[in-house]
Amino acid sequence: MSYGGHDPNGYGVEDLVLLSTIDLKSVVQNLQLRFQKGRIYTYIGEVLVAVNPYRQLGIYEKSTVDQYKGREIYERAPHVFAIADAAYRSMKRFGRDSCIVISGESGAGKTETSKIIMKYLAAITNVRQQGEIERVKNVLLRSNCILEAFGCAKTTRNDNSSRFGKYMHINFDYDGDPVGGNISNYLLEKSRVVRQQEGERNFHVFYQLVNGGDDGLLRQFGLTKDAKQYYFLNQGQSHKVASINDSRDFAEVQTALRSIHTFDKQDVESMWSVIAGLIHLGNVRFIDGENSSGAVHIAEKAALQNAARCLNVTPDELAKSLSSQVVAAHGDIVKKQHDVNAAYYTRDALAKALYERLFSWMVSKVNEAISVQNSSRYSKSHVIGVLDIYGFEIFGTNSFEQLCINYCNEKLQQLFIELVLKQEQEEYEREGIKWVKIEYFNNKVICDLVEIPRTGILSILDEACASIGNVTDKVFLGELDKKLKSHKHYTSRNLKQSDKSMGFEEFKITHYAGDVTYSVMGFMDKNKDTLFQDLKRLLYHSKNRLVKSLFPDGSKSMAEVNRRPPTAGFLFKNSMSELVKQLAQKEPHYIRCIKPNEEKNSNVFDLERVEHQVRYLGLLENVRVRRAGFAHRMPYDRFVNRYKLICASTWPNPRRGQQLKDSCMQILESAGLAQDCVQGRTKIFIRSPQTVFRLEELRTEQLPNVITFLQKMVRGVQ
Ligand code: AD9
Ligand code: MG
Repeated sequence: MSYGGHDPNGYGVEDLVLLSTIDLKSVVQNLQLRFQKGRIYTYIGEVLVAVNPYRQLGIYEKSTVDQYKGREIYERAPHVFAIADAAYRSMKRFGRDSCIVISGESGAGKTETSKIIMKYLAAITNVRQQGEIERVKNVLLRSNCILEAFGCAKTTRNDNSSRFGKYMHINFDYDGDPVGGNISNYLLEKSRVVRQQEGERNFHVFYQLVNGGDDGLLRQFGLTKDAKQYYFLNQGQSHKVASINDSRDFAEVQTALRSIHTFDKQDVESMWSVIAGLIHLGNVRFIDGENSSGAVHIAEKAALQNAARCLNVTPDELAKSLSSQVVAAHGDIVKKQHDVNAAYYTRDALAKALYERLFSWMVSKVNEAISVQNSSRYSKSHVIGVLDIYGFEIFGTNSFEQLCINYCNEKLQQLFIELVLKQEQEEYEREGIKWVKIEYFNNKVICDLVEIPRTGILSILDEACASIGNVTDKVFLGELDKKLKSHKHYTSRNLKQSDKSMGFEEFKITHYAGDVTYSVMGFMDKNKDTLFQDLKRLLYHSKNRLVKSLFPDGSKSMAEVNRRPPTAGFLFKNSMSELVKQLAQKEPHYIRCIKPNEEKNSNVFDLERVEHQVRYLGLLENVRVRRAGFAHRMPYDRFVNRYKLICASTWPNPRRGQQLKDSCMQILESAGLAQDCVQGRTKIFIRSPQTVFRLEELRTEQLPNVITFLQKMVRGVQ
């Protein structure tokens, strides 16, 4: 057994609970030592801490899978496989739905970890090689590269940064084989389609088409292989990324699309056509018209024509929709000509909406392919959920998207606190167990700052968006200042003139993971997220079946649409609360990813950066709570049922009238393990994991006797 406080190999302790001194320095040093020795995984009880190695370690092979399969966590060195196996076993053994929540900042390794988990679950299931299950597994694995192509992009922090949140659940049948699943996606950062900061790229899929599409395909779409020519692809001046091979990835996506039966040939062709259309759309430019009406002209006729061709609309209609808008005013329908700014705004709104809807369609197609077949055999199947969401991030300029992303991370941290820290302490109190209270920072106050009705930032934003009259982003900022001026985690330049780190259009939130300054410019627009009805109508009338299907709301005429759609902030807040509810119903397993340095370097362990992450992830509190507490607990009835077979006086049934608590102690005493356990009101609390491990061992030893016993019983009945 590898669990132990000593450190014979000089690899550091495998569980931070076993450190002789619990402080920030020892925790970080232990992680550093392990990182340097290629041991990137360390436990805090059953929470896994994973440091991104930034290199291939060769620790995910079949031989390693075999070592972890069916093993208790503490039987082997810390590994992500052990967590995946624990989730799997708990589902199979106790029929509990479980989830694996992976958190950490951008570039810390969440997406890689989630892929490793999926591969592990695929590797240990379907030993009987059933065709349908093999198909489901295949789609689950293959869908990854499609979703990454459409939902990931190079940012300054990560070459493959997830720009959407992903919660994937997998359904397992009674035999523990995957029979289907579902992917929920959260708030795609669609503004990236039209705007990228220095050193960043658009979503991978655009470069894949340009670099990987064969000549025939590119000719068909009027594209060249030169990404630099396209405004939507080269704003960040970094269309080539050393770690990415776009043309190889294109081929992989094509293969994946072909292997998922819900995408037919026409779907795939239409999809590439939309991507090409978006690339051309970015090159459509506008100039002021000569006449006094102020109407714009389109400068790049070729780009317009190509875009129209790829989207299967007429160039005239596209030009009209980009340069003017039909509005309802006092019951009349009037046409309003755009100026240059409004035309660019319209072009970008069209591109963003089209891409966002295309992305949702991709996800729904994948979901169709993995949906659980409607069979009673599967109707009560169990679920493992894997959450891989965008990490906490701070950029040069932070906008509405960063607020949503960081708020999402606050919610996950809150869930961690609720489930791991708070509930643990509350349970000890409830069960009457002696206990030293540990202080920790509860970030609920920051979640509230963003989400509570009326005085939360999203509510104030919604109110500003619903106001009539000239309410600008700066007016919105004024409202924030007015309502939040005494909030401890909020400030702005207007409230704190001396803080020159902020501009006058900015506000700052002290997040659990650090201070982030947000620019309010564009907040209202992004929150309203309106798309002119003309544009919807244009795309609804496209001859491309896919494009048409993405805009069913375009069938309505101008006169029919007057209801204000829900705002982006409102929808995001609701989806977060739904997600947290989902996760809270499952048995959680946590993986806390840590980024060792900013340079993506496999040899650098930046003590300060890691210390910061250890601090804000609350790992130290986690260690303290865990150390002061108990590794395992189990309600008495479940304990007795599971382990009664290892004690002669409780097998096959405890003495009549005996209290469950007493039977439980009888079992523990007979195994010589009672000194490691404390009796709570309804549960038995077990201090060290070795005790559980020993109980499991004894149980496994006894199983053959149980079978003989049952056989005898059956024979007796016959
Ligand atoms: V973000 O919030 O989506 O921007 P993630 O998902 O946390 O971020 P990601 O998994 O994409 O980070 O990891 C970043 C890079 O680190 C990967 O592209 C790999 O190059 C590298 N990485 C991460 N984990 C591992 C690993 N277990 N082994 C090898 C890894 N390399
Ligand atoms: Mg990611």
